Amino acid sequence: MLFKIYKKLVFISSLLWCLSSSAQECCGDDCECGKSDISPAGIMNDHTHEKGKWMFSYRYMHMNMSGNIIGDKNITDNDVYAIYNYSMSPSTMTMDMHMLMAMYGVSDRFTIMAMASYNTSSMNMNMFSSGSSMNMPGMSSDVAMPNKQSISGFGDTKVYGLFSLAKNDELQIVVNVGINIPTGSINAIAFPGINNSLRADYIMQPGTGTIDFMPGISLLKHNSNFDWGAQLNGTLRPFYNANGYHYCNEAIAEIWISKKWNNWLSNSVRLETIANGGIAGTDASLITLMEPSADAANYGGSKAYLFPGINFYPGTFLSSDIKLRFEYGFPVYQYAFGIQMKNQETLIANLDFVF
Ligand SMILES: [Cu+2]
Repeated sequence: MLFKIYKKLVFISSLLWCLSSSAQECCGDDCECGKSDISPAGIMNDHTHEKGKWMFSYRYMHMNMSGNIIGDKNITDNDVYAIYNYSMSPSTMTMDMHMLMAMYGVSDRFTIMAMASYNTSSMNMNMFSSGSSMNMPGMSSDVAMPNKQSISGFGDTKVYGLFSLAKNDELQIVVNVGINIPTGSINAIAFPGINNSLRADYIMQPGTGTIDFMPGISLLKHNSNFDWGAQLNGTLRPFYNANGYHYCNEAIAEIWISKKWNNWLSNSVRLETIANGGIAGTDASLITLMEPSADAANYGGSKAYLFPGINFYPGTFLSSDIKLRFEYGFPVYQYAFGIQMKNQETLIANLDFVF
C-alpha cells in the first residue's frame, strides 16, 4: 500500500519536474540555494543555520510491522506459544509519529534545536487456542482479553546544540549534543475501560522515562555530479526510569548519496544501520509471559534499512525557503535479541520552512 503511495509521489514529482522548465532560476553561482539541501527526509541535525535564522519542520513517520522473528529467523504464532510459552503472539503493529522541530541560529556556527512528538502505536495480537478467548490477567474470569490495543500520547522532547566545524560550498561538518527530556508517558494503560491498572508493554509506551545524552557527528560533501553524506548518532542511557527499567545505549550510522536534477528536485538513497542494546531492568507490573513485547528480554538487536527518497524544493516557485522530502524505507537486515515483530516498511514525510 505504502509503496503505491510512494510510486504516486514519484510520479507527481516527475510531472512537476516537466512543468519546471518554466520556473524561474533561484540561484546564481554564488548562491547557496541547493547546496545545503542534499539530505534525505529521515536525516536531522546535519546542518546549522546562520545567526538569527529560524527553521520549523514537521515530520511524519509511519512504520508497519508484521510477523515475528527470533534472531534473524521467522517464527510462527505456534512457536511463540508452544516453544516460548507466551499466551499471545503479536500479528501486526503500526507506529505513527508526528514531530515538530524548531531550529534557531544563535551564531553563524552554533544552532539550537528542539523537537516534540505525538505518537500512536496500535497492535493486533493472536491468542493461543483461538476460538476460546483468554481471560484478562487479574480480572474475574468472565472478562475476555481484547486482541488489539492502540495508545496515543506525547513522546519525549529532545533538545540539541549543533556546532559547525566546517561550513562551505563543498563540505559541511556538524557535531551535536542532545538531551532527551522524558515528557512522554511510561504509564499508559493497555486496555483502558476494561482493566485500568494493567500498564501497556514497553514498545507501546509513548515515552522512555529517562534523561539520555545524544552525541552525533554529520558530514555533508557536495560534488559536481552528486552529493553524499554520513552521520553517526549515539544515545547514552545511564539512568533507570521510575518503573524500574531503561532502554539501553543505541548507535545509528547513516550514509547516503543524493542527486540534484535541477533547482527544486533531487533523489536520494540512504542506508541506515542501527545497533540497540535492548532493555535493562524490568517493569515488574507487566506479565512477562503474556506476549513477547511484555518481556524485556525481547528488545534490542541490529537492523539495516534502505531508504529511496525524493526531495522537492517548491521554494523555487514561492521565493521562500521550503523543502518537502519523502522517503520509503524497507529492511535489508534484521537481527532481534529474542522474539520481536518484523519491520516491513517505513514512510517518512518532512516539511521544512526557513525564515
Ligand atoms: Cu534547520
